[in-house]
Amino acid sequence: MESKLISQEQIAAYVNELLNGKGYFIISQLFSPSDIREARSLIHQYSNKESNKATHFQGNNENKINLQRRVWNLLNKGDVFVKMVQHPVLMQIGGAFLGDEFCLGSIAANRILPGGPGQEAHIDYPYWDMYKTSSFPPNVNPAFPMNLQTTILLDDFTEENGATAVWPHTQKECRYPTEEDTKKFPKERMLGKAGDVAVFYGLTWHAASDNLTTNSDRSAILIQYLPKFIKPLEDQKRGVSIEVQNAASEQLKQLLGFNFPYPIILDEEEGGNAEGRHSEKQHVYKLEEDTN
Ligand SMILES: O=C(O)CCC(=O)C(=O)O
Ligand SMILES: [Fe+2]
Repeated sequence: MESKLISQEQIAAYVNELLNGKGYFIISQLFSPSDIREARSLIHQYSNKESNKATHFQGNNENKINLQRRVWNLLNKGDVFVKMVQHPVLMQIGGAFLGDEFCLGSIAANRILPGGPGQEAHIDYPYWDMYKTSSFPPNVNPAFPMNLQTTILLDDFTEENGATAVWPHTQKECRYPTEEDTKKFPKERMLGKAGDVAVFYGLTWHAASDNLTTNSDRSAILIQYLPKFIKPLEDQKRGVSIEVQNAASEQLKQLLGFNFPYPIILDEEEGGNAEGRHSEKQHVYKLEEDTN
């Protein structure tokens, strides 16, 4: 893997771009052609046989929904995804943006076949139902990030083939966009080559575009990272196989939430001081095997 770390100055500049700049940037060629080939081939295999999976932001596209396909829970579906989700550069950015015990909310793929539909403009989990404003606490604001998205391009993203559309700077609005909003703000597309990675703050309004081509099949791996205390979108502890959990690196264990064992049943824990500056022990997550 191309695992060269990036400088602290560069990370600070990236974090600033997410919070105060456009809300996204693109890192070119983070993944090698062989990783991309392998990932793309797996996504095609799974999405050819598993159509009709849950999807989002497609309320207007009932008749074309089979031209937009999701593959979920990728850590069970190939070692290449286990490698991608813990790329050292993504770990550096994630740690700086979300706190260094951040976790994985989801790793999935989105494939839009030729003629397939784009999405409504939206923001991502845990903000993704923010149209219900009263379900969020007062003063929710963008200065305290609770999401980091990365889109690994498995195909070149062009103006025509369904590249993710983005409304720069809208992360500062901290709200779900209306259809009227998206007309008022200028839009760009996250364009790039296969192997590039778009990194964005999920509060930035965005949407997969319609794939207007007749022959360009567009896929991407979508990774959602969250601060340690946000409930992940995909249930990592139940969904990721026990084999992958047992083989996990320290980094992957952190991403799967093993370092943050809550909720737990405190009534069943050993007595004693288990949290606080001078606690002698900590609550730990127990792997399924250990609990049997
Ligand atoms: O596939 C894309 O281009 C974007 C997908 C997306 O934003 C989402 O599913 O939340
Ligand atoms: Fe999204």
